[in-house]
Amino acid sequence: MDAEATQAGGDTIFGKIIRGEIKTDFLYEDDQCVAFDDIEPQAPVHFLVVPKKPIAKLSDAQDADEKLLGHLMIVARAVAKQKDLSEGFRVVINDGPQGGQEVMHIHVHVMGGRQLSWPPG
Ligand code: DGP
Repeated sequence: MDAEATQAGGDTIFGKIIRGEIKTDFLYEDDQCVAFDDIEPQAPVHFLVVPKKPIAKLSDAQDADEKLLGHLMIVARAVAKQKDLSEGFRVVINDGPQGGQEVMHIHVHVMGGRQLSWPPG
C-alpha cells in the first residue's frame, strides 16, 4: 500500500484540512480536490485549490497527473466564477524554495478582486 492510500491527503497542514482534522469551510469539494480561502489573503479574494492526492510540488508531478492538474484549473475557473471575479484573476503555483512554496502539498492560488501588478516580487 502506498503513502497516498495509507493517509489520504498526506502529511502537511493541507492533509489535515482535507481529512477534516482542521475545520475549514470548503468553497468546493469533489473526489479529487478541495478549495478553501487562504488564511493569509494577498487580495480581496484569495483561495487555494488543493488536490487530495499529496503531490508535494509541481516539479514532482508525473505525466499521469495531467488530468488531475487540468482538473484543478477547471475548479479554479468555477470557484472564480462563484466568487464573481468577472474582471479577471491570477492563478499561481509556487514551486520549491525559490518559488516561495511554504506548504509542501501542491496547491493553486487564485487571487482577484483588485488590480494586480506585474512582475510579482
Ligand atoms: P505557498 O507559499 O504557495 O506554499 O502558500 C501556502 C499558503 O497556504 C499561504 O498563502 C498560506 C496558506 N495557509 C497555510 N496554512 C493554512 C491553513 O491552515 N489554512 C488556510 N486556509 N490556509 C493556510
